[in-house]
Amino acid sequence: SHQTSGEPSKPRRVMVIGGDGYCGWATALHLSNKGYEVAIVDSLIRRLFDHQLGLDSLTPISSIHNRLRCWKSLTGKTIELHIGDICDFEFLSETFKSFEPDAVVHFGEQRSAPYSMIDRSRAVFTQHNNVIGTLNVLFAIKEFVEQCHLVKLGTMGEYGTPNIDIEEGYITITHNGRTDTLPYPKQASSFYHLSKVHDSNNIAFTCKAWGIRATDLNQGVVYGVRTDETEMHEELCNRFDYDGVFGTALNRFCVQAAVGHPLTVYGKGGQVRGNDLVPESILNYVEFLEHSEIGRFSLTSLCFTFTVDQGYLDIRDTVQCVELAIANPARPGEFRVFNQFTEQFSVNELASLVTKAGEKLGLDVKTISVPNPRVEAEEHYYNAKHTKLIELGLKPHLLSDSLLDSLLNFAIKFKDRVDAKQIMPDVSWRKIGVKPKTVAA
Ligand code: NAD
Ligand code: USQ
Repeated sequence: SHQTSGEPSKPRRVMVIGGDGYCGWATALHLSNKGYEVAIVDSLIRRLFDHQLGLDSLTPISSIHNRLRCWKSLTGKTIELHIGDICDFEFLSETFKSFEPDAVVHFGEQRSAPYSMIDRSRAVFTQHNNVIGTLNVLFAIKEFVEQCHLVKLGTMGEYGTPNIDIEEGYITITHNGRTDTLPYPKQASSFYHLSKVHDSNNIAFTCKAWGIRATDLNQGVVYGVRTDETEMHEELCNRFDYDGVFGTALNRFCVQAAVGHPLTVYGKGGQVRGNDLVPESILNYVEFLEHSEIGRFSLTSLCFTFTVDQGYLDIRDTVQCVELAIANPARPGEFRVFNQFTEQFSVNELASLVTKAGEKLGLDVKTISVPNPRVEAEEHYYNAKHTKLIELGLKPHLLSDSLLDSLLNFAIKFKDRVDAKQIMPDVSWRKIGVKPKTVAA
């Protein structure tokens, strides 16, 4: 058995911070369905970002109140709701005192790398929101529910892309004849990813200093939208981001394929080779798209000389991994780190998978190389370990033709809701400045 010895009782009450978001909503329903008592804590700030930036989910999403009413009427199960900002310690204290969680799953952060790179104020907001929010959660656990297990969403991006294998949290190093097991070096590449590094350090320290029990789930990029529970009713439908700020790679590619927008592989410019029309720059290209009947022109096949490998997982595995972490808690004082992804892909591989799946559905899918708005290695060694969740019993949903097929069909179903202007990336890592920026402008 993987159950840690010395457990007082099976964890039953789970607080899901960020439970109105993409991963959090799916997880809250999943845990409720599995018989856990669930309370969602969320400030709803993610919905506000959409309003402020003029973005919207591909899927229509109900208000959190309607979502929970629907869940109750379908299943008879109640999910508690606490609306507030976890940076407000008084609010957070009240939720801890009234709910008394056995486990806290913490998804409640600003999670977009591009958002954190828009301007100074978004960079500061991201680090303040994430680092102070997590610190408050740590203090609340210490003060009110000492035995509570913190399951914190971290990110694979904390490690960066070192030229050696990535271990799960720790690496054993021999230096000048002495050996120690040390935290794996962190080389994050956005103010967002860095906020996760700062969180990890604070959590590790409080595990040592106060005996907090914590699991850092260094999650890869999530794709997909349906989970068993969100599928039960359209009012339970999850959000699906495809825009250049919040959309993640594979989800974006499926929407792009569905609306006939070329897949946006970020990389060095100059690889676009067309026969009819070769856009000079991406801006010309966007203008060109606006004035052309998409799909009529032909871009010949493009070749790319780089790969950007990363870890990916299906959202159905996000909920499964979190459930496994909760059911098998860390010991008091233990700072446990799991790498939470199931497969590694380069962006080019994802693009070619979507192209093939699209062709089967009769879509004419093209790919363009967009000058990389980020500062990241475009060709690198990547081999990250991810065995600990498998050892706990994770049965991965690997990326399959049928999943891609259903994701594409899903995108096609909602394609009239797509705002093509939101697709191209508009946030540059190099051009970040102190001046507040309106992304839509
Ligand atoms: P999301 O933006 O959809 O959801 C985050 C939720 O947290 C939102 O509902 C937001 O309103 C809430 N929130 C943010 N700050 C808050 C605060 N101060 N107080 C209360 N609520 C707050 O993001 P997501 O995609 O569901 O990601 C959830 C977590 O998983 C994040 O920590 C993210 O870093 C991590 N993660 C996500 C992915 C991915 O591909 N989506 C991959 C790896 C890790
Ligand atoms: N990319 C493209 N084209 C696109 C979008 C992305 O080539 O249209 C590339 C990016 O340059 C990057 C990779 O795809 O190399 C992944 O980008 P992404 O936007 O899908 O994911 P990322 O910014 O890394 O962030 C997402 C989540 C974040 C989470 C992270 C996990 O938004 O919350 O922490 O995935 S990880 O990447 O493992 O750190």
